[in-house]
Amino acid sequence: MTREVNFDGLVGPTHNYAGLSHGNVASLTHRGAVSRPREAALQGLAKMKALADLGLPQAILPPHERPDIAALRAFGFSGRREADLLAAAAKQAPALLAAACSASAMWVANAATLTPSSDSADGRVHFTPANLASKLHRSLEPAQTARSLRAIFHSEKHFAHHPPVPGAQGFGDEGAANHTRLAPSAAHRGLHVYVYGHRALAHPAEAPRLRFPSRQALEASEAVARAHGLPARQAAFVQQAPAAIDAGVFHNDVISVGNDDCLLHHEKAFARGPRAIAELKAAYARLHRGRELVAVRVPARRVSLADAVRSYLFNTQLVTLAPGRMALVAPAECREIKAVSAYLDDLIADPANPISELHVFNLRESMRNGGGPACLRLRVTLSAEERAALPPGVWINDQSYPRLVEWVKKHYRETLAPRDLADPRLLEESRRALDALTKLLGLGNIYPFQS
Ligand code: SUG
Repeated sequence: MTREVNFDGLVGPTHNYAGLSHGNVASLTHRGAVSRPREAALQGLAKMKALADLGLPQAILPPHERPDIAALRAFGFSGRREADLLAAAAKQAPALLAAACSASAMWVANAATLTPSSDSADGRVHFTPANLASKLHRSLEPAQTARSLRAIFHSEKHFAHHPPVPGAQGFGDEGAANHTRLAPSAAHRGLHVYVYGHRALAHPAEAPRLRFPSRQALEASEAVARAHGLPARQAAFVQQAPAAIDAGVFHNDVISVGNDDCLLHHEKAFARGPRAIAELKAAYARLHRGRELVAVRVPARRVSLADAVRSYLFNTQLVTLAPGRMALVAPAECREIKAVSAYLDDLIADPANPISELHVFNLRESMRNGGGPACLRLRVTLSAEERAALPPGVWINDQSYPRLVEWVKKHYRETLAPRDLADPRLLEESRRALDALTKLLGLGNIYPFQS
């Protein structure tokens, strides 16, 4: 049976709060705070295990090697001893060191965009790592993302890997965070909805005037759909509302979430408002012979844009538990904001939509950097044969979970303050941890330090 598999990014040992993401309200607010890497990784693992226990296929993507010594060398820091190199970076360019230490690869919704085998031209699953060109710390991710994806999805019979879209100024691609696949079920062909903030090639006079950066270019989404061989009638390109970006909606998954035939969205999510939704409904009906897309619109009078961003109501995971029965996987912040909590109670109770359960998780450490439940996972729709082609160590289950918890407890620090990033022992600890992890997951050597 074809099913959606959630691959969650495991929080890396250098998880910290460096305030690196202009336009991401939580990241800016927590700049300089002391982080708790061990707790962060355990919170993420607990969510993975809970979803596996609900009967959902759940797997894991490994963290990246940080501090990224190769990136610091590319910025001109040299020296045979890595400790000296870190000390020089801390002294001369602390902001570069912070970028090279970010554990941002945990938010794997930004790792790649993919097309399942049911929708691609050659019947394989296609992957394009996101270029993440709009933020320095995130632009360091694509090379390792590509290595990790190739190690996990290694069968050429089933999987095709593309290079990231070239990342010139304005050509940002932020991966699956701006992509939703709508279909009656995982097994059906899907309508792929790509949400973009701007056109990179538009005349400057036509560009939306923004306070915060728009991170996704239409041209990047078009390139991904083209490279994957997605038929035109299965692709829809929808512009984000500029006002949403300026309210802190730096990715579409902060303001809408779709699953199967259901699209939960804020009324202010899209530039063309109800017309955008009407067009999606029409495209969906054309593709699926008159079937209806259930578009659940959350009005601003119930949940303001600001509350949507503070609570991450739309960064929930919407998952199918059984045909026609869906659950929402939400961060604890959704219960702490009155208007959002009340809205969720009404949503669950309303028989007009398929969402009938709410599961709440404490993901506080990631949330403080603007990463909710949906940011932490990459959805990969796979047939049974494709699932069987994966290394068995990547699955979360009763055997792997306790081992991973042990691994975190052995290798991760309790706390990390900004000044700790230059500590050469942190580099050693991280590498030791990742070396042990690749063995646990059965991935072989995937990191530069292992070669
Ligand atoms: O790119 N935060 C990430 C959060 C990504 C959330 N992902 C999705 N919405 N899919 C970002 O803004 C903050 C890092 C720091 O400030 O230390 C950060 O990179």
